[in-house]
Amino acid sequence: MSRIGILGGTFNPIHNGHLYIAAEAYRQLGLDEVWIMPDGIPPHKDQDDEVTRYQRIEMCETAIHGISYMKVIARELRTDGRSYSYITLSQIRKEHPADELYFIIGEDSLNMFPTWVHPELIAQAVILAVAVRHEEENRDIKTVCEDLRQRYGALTALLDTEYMDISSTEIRNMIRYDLPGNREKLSYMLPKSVLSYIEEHRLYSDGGIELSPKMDIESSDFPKIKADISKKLEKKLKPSRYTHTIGVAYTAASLAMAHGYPMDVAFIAGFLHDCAKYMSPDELLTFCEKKKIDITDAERRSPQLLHAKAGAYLARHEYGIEDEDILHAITVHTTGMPGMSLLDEIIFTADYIEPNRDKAKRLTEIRQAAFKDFQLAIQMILSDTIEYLKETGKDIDETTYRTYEYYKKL
Ligand code: DGI
Ligand code: FE
Ligand code: FE
Repeated sequence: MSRIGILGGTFNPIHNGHLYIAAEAYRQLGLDEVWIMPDGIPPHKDQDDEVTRYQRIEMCETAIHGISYMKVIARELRTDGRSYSYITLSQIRKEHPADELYFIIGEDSLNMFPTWVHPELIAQAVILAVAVRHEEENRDIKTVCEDLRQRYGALTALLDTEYMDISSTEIRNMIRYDLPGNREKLSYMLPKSVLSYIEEHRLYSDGGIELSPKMDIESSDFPKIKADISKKLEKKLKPSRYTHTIGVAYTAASLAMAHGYPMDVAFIAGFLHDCAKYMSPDELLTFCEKKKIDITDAERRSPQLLHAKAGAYLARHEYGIEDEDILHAITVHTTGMPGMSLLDEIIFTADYIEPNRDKAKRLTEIRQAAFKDFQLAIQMILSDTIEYLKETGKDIDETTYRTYEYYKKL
């Protein structure tokens, strides 16, 4: 039997704070190994296209070089790049039935634990090792642990740690805005080898895309964006369609709350998902041809499917949406696609279950499932949609089938 600590993260880049926590867990818990486990880009994180996953892994490798008990485990990735802790941790648990597994997390993560996908499965798989800053009076933390034990059967172990004021975001910004003195500060924040790697590969610096923090609940832009969209959209859509889009927006926001995605991003995607729905099938065909949007055979046979692609086009060009996640979710909202992102799934589902919908059968069950077993809800939607299309003799897009096959297997 060995005792294994697992430290997950985006590690963009890995820094001394990470290594410190890993080392403290090793020492305080008497671990045999600590695994550094870089994830895919989780859907709720900013996509930073400058740095590949491969580079993040390489930085982890170089950072732990020479530390005998640490290793980099680069497994948390599905074909779509998405990572869910519960899937990975359950798999590791199966592969290591006799070992003691500790999942190393910060205090903030502990508080967010109930919002993770399937906290109860995570709790079954691992013991949560919580890094607690020791200078703070931590009366609350014990209560939180006890609460998680009762709700999910979660076992916790506390790590007494110094507060390390290092963040990957700050490191990236310091490199981007190369101010005097930054390099020295960076040399305290990062292992030497990682700093050299970053400089050698010119990561985070030149020609970089501005880091645009995703809109969050506090964002002052949100009310304005919402107001701008509604002014235009209400003029374009007929009233019942407009009502539907508002329903989808709020339902998407709720699903985002349930499944841990920025709710205002979900709201905007939901609000705009049908923004091309005012066009007739013929208009959609003409529009897409004119805008050089490629049209599949299935879309030629059922041009109303094109409202999804045309919608993404309008969202970008008429509504000024640049967020690729939102545009993608609009693009795939009708047929879905295998391996959808979390936002894709939220919009796809919200479209089907929003409160104004009343025709589909099993709506009550699907609505409940959407907040309890999200993948199951998606399966049910796809299966019922296919059945409905068969009954009404409509042409079924191959993507719809493939999506169904994909989600059936999960
Ligand atoms: O735009 P909405 O009506 O809000 O919802 P939607 O974008 O999901 O479109 C729903 C319609 O699209 C519904 O009647 C089912 C249909 N649909 C979904 N997948 C396919 C499809 N229609 C065809 N012809 N083929 C498909 O694969
Ligand atoms: Fe639609
Ligand atoms: Fe819709």
